[in-house]
Amino acid sequence: MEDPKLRGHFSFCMILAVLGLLVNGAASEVYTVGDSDEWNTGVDYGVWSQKYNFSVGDVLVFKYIKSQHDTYEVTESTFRSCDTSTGVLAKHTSGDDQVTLAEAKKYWFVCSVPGHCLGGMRFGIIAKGSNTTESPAPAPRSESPAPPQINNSGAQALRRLSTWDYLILVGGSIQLCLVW
Ligand SMILES: [Cu+2]
Repeated sequence: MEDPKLRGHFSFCMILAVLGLLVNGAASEVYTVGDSDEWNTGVDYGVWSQKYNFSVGDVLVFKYIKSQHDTYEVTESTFRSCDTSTGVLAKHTSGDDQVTLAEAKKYWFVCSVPGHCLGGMRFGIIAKGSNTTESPAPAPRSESPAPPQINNSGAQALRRLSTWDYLILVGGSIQLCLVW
């Protein structure tokens, strides 16, 4: 014998659980670099990088035809010079490179294929931790096109729910389910 009341109770708890998962999922974002343009020549990644506020735990996905481009995480000076003979922190060449922003710091990315970095395949971003503000380094103006500015403005209040919000929500859900 099925108790319809019990079944309703179960459904309610399932909905709460799914809601909880959605809220948790909102805490870290996955960004395709360049959005629909992906990682290619002829795209202004300075503009792209300023569209979003990046946080620790977010993932950048570099999509491109393998062997036509690559993704090098580099130092700031290598970002500026585009000389990848030094200052390379990590190399990704899969064509579907997933880079997790694991630390609260500035990240610099370039394509190492000759001419591509100077042609615009480079950008810098700041991965923000908990409420710390960093001042971005000014980009040099000598080269053309100008390297992208770091986006440092704007709040990300809406996008990011804190762990506490999540815990409170989950705790509340469990209590409701137990009491009901
Ligand atoms: Cu390239």
